Amino acid sequence: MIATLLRQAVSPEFAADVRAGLTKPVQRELPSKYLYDAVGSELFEAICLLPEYGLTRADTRLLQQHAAGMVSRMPFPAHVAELGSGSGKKTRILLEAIAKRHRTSYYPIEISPAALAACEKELGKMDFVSLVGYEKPYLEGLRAVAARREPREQLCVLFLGSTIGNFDRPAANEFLRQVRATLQSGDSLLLGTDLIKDVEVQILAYDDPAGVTAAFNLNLLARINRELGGDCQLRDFRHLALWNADERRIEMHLQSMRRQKVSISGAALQIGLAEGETIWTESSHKYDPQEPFRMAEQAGFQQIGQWIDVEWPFAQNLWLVE
Ligand code: AVJ
Repeated sequence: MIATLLRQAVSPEFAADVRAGLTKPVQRELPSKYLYDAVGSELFEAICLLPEYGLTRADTRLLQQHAAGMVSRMPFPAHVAELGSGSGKKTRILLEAIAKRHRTSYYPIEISPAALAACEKELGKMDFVSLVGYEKPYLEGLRAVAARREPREQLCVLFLGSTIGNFDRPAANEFLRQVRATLQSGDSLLLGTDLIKDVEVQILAYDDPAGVTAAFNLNLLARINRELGGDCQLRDFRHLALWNADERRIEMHLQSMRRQKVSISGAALQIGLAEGETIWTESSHKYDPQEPFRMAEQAGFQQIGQWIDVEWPFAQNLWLVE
């Protein structure tokens, strides 16, 4: 009964991505963007409050301490586009610093309707800031924003919270090149990158003892049950966070605790999982402080500033299109 009430219309892309990911040989996987339905977005907000997850606080602190300095180095950003705005709480700090100097248009680009609504509520009524949200994939949204500006108006792109870390390194480089291709001389990009730190600290940040991150990860199976008519038994899976030293990333997996069959009618899929087999759900790459400088250059930017938090190694990197 509850399942029927909660079931939604099947999204063909979600069904196709689940099917492709779960039938991969060697390592099954699910794209991390599907972690953020309404429940997942709220669980992520809770993760940000955990003492073990210092990332968001470091990101916020750097903006609080250095927003004025960052903004003074951006050539007059009349337009601000944000890739994955989330709730928009951190963005307020930057928008306030910009709005002190001049009017600005702010475009949050979000695939999560729940997060976009929260962001519009948080930032929709600021003085000197007009908000237009885009419920679109990042590059599509960015192209739409770039198309609306007048020829000489400058655009600043925000990519905060180390969301870039969800891409593996070659894909991140390719993505950043595509961002660059939508921009023009004088445009800027503020990129947040979580830095490599003690392995224990990193693992605890993704495997907190209260189990919030476990719930965030397991909710992906619950979402598959709700939206695609899956029959995943959440109690037969467990959350796993591990440090991949070769790739310099934390990986989240869902591990099957026994040999089991899963069927997902909305994806026309039936699979058998071995005991101990995992489904890889997310990567969070961690960076060396010098790495963003090289990434900027290969993507066609110049890094003109870097701010590193003293409590939790995390860097804000300011890139400019020369
Ligand atoms: C929002 C992608 C930056 O990778 O740290 C938090 C998501 N996953 N805990 C991250 C996340 C598990 C987060 N990002």
